[in-house]
Amino acid sequence: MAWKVTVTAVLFAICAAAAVILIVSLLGTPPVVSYSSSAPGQSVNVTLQSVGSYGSPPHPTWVSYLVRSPQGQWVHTTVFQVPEHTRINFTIYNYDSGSPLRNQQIGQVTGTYGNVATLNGKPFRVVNSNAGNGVAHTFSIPSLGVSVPLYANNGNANLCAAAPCTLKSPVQVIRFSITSPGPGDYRWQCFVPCGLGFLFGNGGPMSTLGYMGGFMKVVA
Ligand SMILES: [Cu+2]
Repeated sequence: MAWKVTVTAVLFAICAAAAVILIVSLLGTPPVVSYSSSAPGQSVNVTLQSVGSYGSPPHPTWVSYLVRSPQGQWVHTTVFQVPEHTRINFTIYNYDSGSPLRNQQIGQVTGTYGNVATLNGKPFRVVNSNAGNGVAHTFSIPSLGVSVPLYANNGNANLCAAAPCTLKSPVQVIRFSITSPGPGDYRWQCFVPCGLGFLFGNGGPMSTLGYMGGFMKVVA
């Protein structure tokens, strides 16, 4: 009887250890890129890029966002911090290809200044994803009603396949502004099911912090 108890105890200990390791790895948070105003009330510029394949371990084939630090370094993260009640000017360099949207609703620009964004300098309020190159990703903060579709690059072009991408690769530049709310952590994510090879495209990079979703941390 004693050996049965021992085996059970050992198996239990192994399972408990595995569960702890799994939880810790799932909670592992990517670094925070912190932006601040140069003077009180000054607007803040946040710069992101989206790439079709991150290109480095542990998930070289996954789609990903990156954040550029105020010092100009591209950081593999989706967590950034901004001051409260401040105009935030976003610039997103999209290096990925795309497709028609399953849900045309997310082709709309919402929640930005004037409900408008610019694509390579031209204002737009909606992307008809059934025309042209389609939509690659969205940048959406659901709790603030903010959503902006990222027009895609031509999938047959010689696209950047390893981040950080540079302006030498085909790129679409999307710009828009929002006002940051009061302090808190605001979840943001992509709503295009772009997790290729995962169930309905919603696993992998779509459900892992640091790839297709993250947090806008707002501080006082
Ligand atoms: Cu995406």
